[in-house]
Amino acid sequence: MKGTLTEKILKRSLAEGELNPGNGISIRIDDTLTQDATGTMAWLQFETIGTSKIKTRAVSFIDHNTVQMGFENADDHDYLQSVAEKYGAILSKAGNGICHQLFLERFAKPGRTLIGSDSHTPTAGGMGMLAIGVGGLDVALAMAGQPYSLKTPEVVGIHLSGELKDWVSGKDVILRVIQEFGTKNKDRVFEYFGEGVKNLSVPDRATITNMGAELGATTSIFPSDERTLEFLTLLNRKDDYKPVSAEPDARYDEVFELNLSELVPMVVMAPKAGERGLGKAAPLEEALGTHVNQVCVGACTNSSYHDLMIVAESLKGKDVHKGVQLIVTPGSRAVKQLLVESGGYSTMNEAGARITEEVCGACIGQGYSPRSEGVRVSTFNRNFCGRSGTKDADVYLVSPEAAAASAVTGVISDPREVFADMSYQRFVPKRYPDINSLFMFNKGNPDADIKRGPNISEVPKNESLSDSFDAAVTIKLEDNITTDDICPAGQWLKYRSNIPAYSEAVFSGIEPDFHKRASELKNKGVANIVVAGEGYGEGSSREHAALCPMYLGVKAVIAKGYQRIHSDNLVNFGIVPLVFANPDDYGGLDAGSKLRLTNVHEGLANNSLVLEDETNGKKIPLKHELSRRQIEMVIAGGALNHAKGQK
Ligand code: MIC
Ligand code: SF4
Repeated sequence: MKGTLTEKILKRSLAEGELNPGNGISIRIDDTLTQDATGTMAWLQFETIGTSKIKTRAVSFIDHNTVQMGFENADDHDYLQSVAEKYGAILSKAGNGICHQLFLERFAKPGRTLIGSDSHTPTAGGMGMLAIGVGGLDVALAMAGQPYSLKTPEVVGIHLSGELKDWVSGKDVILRVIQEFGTKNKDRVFEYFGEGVKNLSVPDRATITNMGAELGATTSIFPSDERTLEFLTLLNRKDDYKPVSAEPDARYDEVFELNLSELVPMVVMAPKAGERGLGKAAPLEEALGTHVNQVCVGACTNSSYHDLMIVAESLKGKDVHKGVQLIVTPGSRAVKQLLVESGGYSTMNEAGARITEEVCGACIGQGYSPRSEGVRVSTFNRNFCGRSGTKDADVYLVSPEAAAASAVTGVISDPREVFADMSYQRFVPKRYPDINSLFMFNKGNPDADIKRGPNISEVPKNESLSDSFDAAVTIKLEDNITTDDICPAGQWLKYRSNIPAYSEAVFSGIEPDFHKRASELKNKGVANIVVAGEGYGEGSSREHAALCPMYLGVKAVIAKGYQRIHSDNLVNFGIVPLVFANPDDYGGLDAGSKLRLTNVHEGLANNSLVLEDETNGKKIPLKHELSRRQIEMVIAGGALNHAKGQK
């Protein structure tokens, strides 16, 4: 990683440890981001830590839970507003925009470090920030002044050359990278460099780093350059510019050559029935002709001015196909305002688009679910089974250009063919309007009252981990289980600050009775164990996927492998993420098996545990990938207990 931009920022921020791939380090954090669906819990945890002053520049966004069916969302909004006022966080109120788009427009600065309680926090990597998605508790601890701990990543260099052809855009770049590298890139950073970088706009770069989350990487990053300066100038933030880049002789752990001129439109295919995780990335060609019922343009991946203007321009003089609902979501109020000023808003309106408020919305199953057995084509970043709110719908992910083509024809279409007689433009606004009405730039007020409506429950506490315990396999799962599978969002999302209520949702899409069985075992003093395949915990940063199982008495997960954020979240809440020493043992461990774990503390310290399967007398060797600090944390029953113990 020597000489890479990643190394330079890590070096500048290093608080502890040595920069060798795989080594545990901790870094100082400049900025923190929270959003309401994870932030309410993060702020409750910040209060529990008991620090009176925030030590980072903290921005708290309200963008996920905005449907307000019942009092719950509004209770959370009020809580977040009052807590921001008291402790001096910047608050972005509901309806202001999607956190990552807004952060990019208003707060991102090259060379700084950011952690955010949302997996798509790396969006700010498009501006040269080292921006990492983490669980809410990690953000709470950083706001209280603790450095953030991580494994030193390997740095994969994506060497860009050439220039994108018309109707091909940033989304196609990241889908090509995902096609190449897959979704299991734990403890790797994807760093873009080379002469092709200057041919990508900052919003295109942000689309690429945003969806780097789907690579399972620690983060993705671009250098900053004249294009960054141009973008910041349009935003009236020229002074925030700073050139940052890798050294010319930087050493990457692996290099992938990507010639932008050769890139074609791409797609993420809908996962096949029963498949978990992200679908397969492939050239769009493979999906052409598939009938479409719904097209969604927006989400933090693709809701910039260009993304929506290219849709508007493509719809000029045309109607949305009669079999299709077109849902369009601007990323921010500034983008909406620009659409209004440029006439793009009216064009889309006349063509039949349903233009929504600037929130996460359809991306996280907050309305606009497709019909049963329907097909959605979206510019979003995830197409996990059931995430749209319709379990048997097929969801494809594409660029805004391909989405527009499909909205017009009613089948998945190649924009280069549908719009062959149109000239293609990359839209850049003349300036971004400075809309401040929904921001609160709080200075902090110790006398401010914190508002806690009935939807706000307490942060559940965990006990320390016993050295020996009886356990049972409560559920056995396959590969690529997502955090949406563990703790669904959609209709459950409003319970993010109410753990007892939200716990009923755990694995409900797979085994609706899970929470009952787990609670029964917990009450009998038997620890619940989850068994899973590869890539456990893909997707969202939601720590609820650890916190709710902890509440239901899950003490350990035994998997073939984990995704980074989720495995850290398990540790943060005192659940031990164990791995099979011999992956074949996965086959022999069934749901219902009665187990016993002994000498757990010593086994963790020596990285060698033995699970006794009392059902058949087998002994199963287990390992872990935890640092010494993480071992202390799980034994203490989680990060909060551990932090208290250190005081
Ligand atoms: C998502 O895209 O899944 C979310 C909703 O933004 C999550 C955060 C959450 O679950 O609240 C994420 O990506 O981290
Ligand atoms: Fe919101 Fe979707 Fe982006 Fe998550 S991926 S932050 S739900 S827009």
